[in-house]
Amino acid sequence: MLYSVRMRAAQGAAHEDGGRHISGAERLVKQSQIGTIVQDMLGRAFSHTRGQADYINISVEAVLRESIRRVPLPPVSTFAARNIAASRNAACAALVSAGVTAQAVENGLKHLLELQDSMRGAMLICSETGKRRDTTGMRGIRVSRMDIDNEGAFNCWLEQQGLNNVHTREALVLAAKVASAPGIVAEICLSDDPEYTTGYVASAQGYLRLTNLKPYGSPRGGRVFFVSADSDITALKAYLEKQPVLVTIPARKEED
Ligand code: WAQ
Ligand code: MG
Repeated sequence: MLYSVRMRAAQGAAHEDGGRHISGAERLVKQSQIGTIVQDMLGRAFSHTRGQADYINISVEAVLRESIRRVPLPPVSTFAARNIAASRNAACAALVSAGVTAQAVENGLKHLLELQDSMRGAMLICSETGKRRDTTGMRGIRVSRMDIDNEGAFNCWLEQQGLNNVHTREALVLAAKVASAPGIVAEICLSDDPEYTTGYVASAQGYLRLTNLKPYGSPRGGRVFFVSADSDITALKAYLEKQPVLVTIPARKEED
């Protein structure tokens, strides 16, 4: 048996009562790891750079091993952009090459950049028209019940590429699950942590990190999942929220 451990922290009030989103985390772990992970999540919620959390919800739920799906990590690359304009141009180009129309890219980015504060989850946007397809408003759809299959190997793999930071680690796992979902074309993400300016565009083909995707100090972040025009939104939402997924790292190349 594995356990889905989820945390969400808000300021002023609970999320459902209009509180401001501070942070969240999703893990899928063995029972013996739950204590450490809950402790770690509490520490994160209480020391987040977005502000002081007043309301923290942590839930633990059993997940049958038979229900778990394994999906691969997409290949990772980084574009070191000189400035925000160059970074956003590269993001738009990557989305278009993943199959999102120019109009949908423009509309999707508009939705993202017009947010007054972060959402807790992601928006679903049609990859042809750019129209919003989910009905979750400012809450968004929260991807859950996922983790890395082999944490030790993952950390080594990240270390070798100079990528072992908590943002990349968590974002890669989320992006791998999202890319495996039915009807997903591509994703764009901006961190809501004021000091973390690197974002990414991901699809099943790859995960492109983009430095300088937002201004330093901005607490406004978010995610847009671009979906195919004919995608079944109910099935997609169920997969993103409920399907347990363990992400596998690429097989190791033989060392010389
Ligand atoms: N499901 C759906 N949306 C989410 C989830 C989730 N589990 N977690 C976060 N979001 C949305 C939500 O709107 C947040 O405001 C937004 O994404 C940003 O979340 O490789 O730190 O956790 O160096 O702040 C990118 C890493 C880091 C790039 C992204 O996202 C790299 C990051 P954050
Ligand atoms: Mg954040």
